Order: sequence, then structure tokens, then C-alpha cells
Amino acid sequence: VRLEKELRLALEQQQFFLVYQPVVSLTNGRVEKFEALLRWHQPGQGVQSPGHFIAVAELTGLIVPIGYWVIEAACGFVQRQMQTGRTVKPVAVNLSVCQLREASFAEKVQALLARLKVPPELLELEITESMLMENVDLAMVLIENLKRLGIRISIDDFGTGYSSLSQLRQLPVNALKIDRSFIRELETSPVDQQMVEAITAMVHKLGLRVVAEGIETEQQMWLLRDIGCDHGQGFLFARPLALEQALQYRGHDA
Ligand code: G
Ligand code: G
Ligand code: MN
Ligand code: NA
Repeated sequence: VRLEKELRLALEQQQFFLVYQPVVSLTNGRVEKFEALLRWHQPGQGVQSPGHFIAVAELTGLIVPIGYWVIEAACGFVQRQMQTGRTVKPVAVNLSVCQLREASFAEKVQALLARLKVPPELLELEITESMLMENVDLAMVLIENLKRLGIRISIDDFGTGYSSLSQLRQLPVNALKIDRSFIRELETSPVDQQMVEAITAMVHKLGLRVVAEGIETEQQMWLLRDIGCDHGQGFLFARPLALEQALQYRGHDA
């Protein structure tokens, strides 16, 4: 109950902020996009990660207004990039299942993009595999609506849920992110290597891009590159960066 009050106050008093982690091409090192990650500057407690408060935000429904704040702030990052005159990279935002349950979600996001003059292709929404599986039919309709608006969709934490090939085949998503748990012991685990190979081959057959999460070592990066993963994200490239740092982050971009 106290946390709920504090979260309400956090929203009113602008205590939330976003950090941005680059997703890079494993073939040429260029920045493909940034993933926006929520942080809370809790007074007297320092900076909190979503692990500490997302569950309460979801239970209380506060994740809905917080979620719109996140999308708006991520669009602000895109606007800042547009002002630099350099190539603008898309921004990906994580969603909670409660946000998708709101019937007007797609319309509201569309209105927000229009108001902020951000092209829909520059926004990507990350939906976890387990969220998809909670209600496949609803997720399908929603994803189709969002796609029609030009917004990109990716499946997060892939490999931890239980989607079937036929379900994946029907989903109009752009990319799939292989969960960090498959990458962590990649160097020493032939089973994990085979899993990642199989997922990559399958996802490529569906015409989608594959992103590997949680890359921490060069060896992991080379293995993933050989396997044919398209993009990578992880501490090896960059930790989640503050807005100003993210604006300056170039990776191998010219
Ligand atoms: O950034 P960090 O590793 O602490 O994130 C922990 C988890 O919180 C991740 O699973 C991430 O997807 C989730 N998360 C980060 N930002 C947001 C957000 O804005 N909304 C939601 N719903 N989840 C987020
Ligand atoms: O569930 P999701 O994929 O949205 O989680 C993203 C989270 O993963 C972020 O909170 C981010 O801090 C964390 N993360 C990103 N790269 C790495 C990494 O290389 N290693 C570890 N351990 N965590 C990472
Ligand atoms: Mn994510
Ligand atoms: Na993930």
C-alpha cells in the first residue's frame, strides 16, 4: 500500500526516467535501435530497477499510466535524436500485459505519436512470449492493429514461454529476442548453442530478425555471429545509458 502511494507520487513528481541500451548489428556493429528501460529515482532510496516495483504497478493498475509515460518519454528521445540531424534510430519499449488489455491502447498510442510528430516506424513495442501465450487470440488482434498503424513489434524473452511454431507463424511481428538465459553459458554449453541455432534458423524461415540478449563476452558475440543471429544487446556493447550518453553513442556507425 505504501509502495502504491509512492508510485502514484512518483508519476506526479516526475521521479521516473528512462535509460537506453543500444541493440547493434552483429555483422557490422552499427546501432540498430535502443531499448528504453524504466528507472525510478525513489527519494531517499536511490535508483530502483523495475524488478522492485513493476509487480506492484501491475497489480494496482498504475502500470497503465506509467506505461503511457514511458512511451511518451521514449518518443521524447526520438525527438531529441531528430534534432541532432543524424540518422534516427528506433526506440523499443517494454509492455506489461495490463496495458494490452485496455481496449483503446492502439488508438491512444497512435494519438500520442501524432501529437508528438514521431513516425510510427520509430517506435517498437516489446511483448514477452509469456504475455502472448496468456491470450493468443487477443494478442493477435492487438498486434495486427498496432502493425497497421506502422508500429513495430518484437517478442521479448523468447524461449521462456511456450509458443508453438504455428502460433508464431501467424503473428505479424518484426523481431524476436532470444532470452538471456540461452546466452549466459553459450561458450561452454553445446546444448544452448544448438538451441540458439535452431531458434535462429526457425525465426529466419519466418522472415524475422533475431536479437540475442545479454551478450557479455566477445566469445559469445563471435559464436552468435557465426550462428547467424542478426542483432545483439548486452553489457559487451553498452550498459543501459542515460539519455545524453545514448544520444552520443555511435557504436560502429560512421
Ligand atoms: O532494466 P532491468 O534489467 O532492471 O529490467 C528488468 C525488467 O523490467 C526487464 O524484464 C524489463 O523488460 C522490464 N522493464 C524495463 N522497463 C520497463 C517498462 O518500461 N515497462 C515494463 N512493463 N517493463 C519494463
Ligand atoms: O526482459 P528484458 O529483455 O526487457 O530485460 C532487459 C534487462 O536486461 C535490462 O534490465 C538490462 O539491464 C538487462 N541486461 C541488458 N544487457 C545485459 C547483460 O549483458 N547482462 C545482464 N546480466 N543483464 C543485461
Ligand atoms: Mn525487453
Ligand atoms: Na528479455
